[in-house]
Amino acid sequence: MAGRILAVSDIHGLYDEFCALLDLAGYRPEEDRLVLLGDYVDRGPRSREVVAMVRELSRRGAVVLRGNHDDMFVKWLLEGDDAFWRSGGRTTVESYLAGVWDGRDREAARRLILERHSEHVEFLRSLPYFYETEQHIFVHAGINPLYEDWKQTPLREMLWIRETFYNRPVRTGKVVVFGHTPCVFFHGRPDVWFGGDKIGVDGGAAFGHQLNGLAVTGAGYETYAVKVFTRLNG
Ligand SMILES: [Mn+2]
Repeated sequence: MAGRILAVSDIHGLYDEFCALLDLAGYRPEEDRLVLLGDYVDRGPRSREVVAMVRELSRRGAVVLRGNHDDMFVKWLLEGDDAFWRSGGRTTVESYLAGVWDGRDREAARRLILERHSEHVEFLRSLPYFYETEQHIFVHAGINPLYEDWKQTPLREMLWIRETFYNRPVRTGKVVVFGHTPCVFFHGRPDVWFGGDKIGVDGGAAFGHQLNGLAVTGAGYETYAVKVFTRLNG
């Protein structure tokens, strides 16, 4: 593949911004490899559309990784784990069950989503945790540098890790491209953060900042950003 790798993270139900970003970056499925770093659902209003689109992109060859929010959504649906509801899950349920749910009965919501959207559930539960190329490791939150071999990082940490990852060199010989921790945390701006052996991509779109794209080209890196224009609640 002669084209670029285009990485996007933490879309969080912001369907319109995601479409605008692919447009802005000039994404061409035949030439570019799209690598999505997770967190398709929660907080933004159109989680269902984002998952449908991401599933379609995956069919056409995009790499679609798992984020902690996608994982919580699946764990609620399949195991009844309530952590999902403490992390912005309501907007996801409302997106999936617009007009058919009373807004109160969570068990009913769970049943309805499992019945009506089993293909989404199947897709989300099957998402991989990382993607590796010759020069990069793509992962939602990061890897744990304390392990000799980064692949020993517990899967849960690949979705949730913070300081242990970003406060230490990763010593893998590759650059880790990750989302999960908004770039404002690293350099006070939502733009892509270049931190030596790490590149942070999460523009904090779910908090009203921007959706970032990172293109890995033959010559280096290019970045793209779409300011959030959807109205977010809370
Ligand atoms: Mn996350």
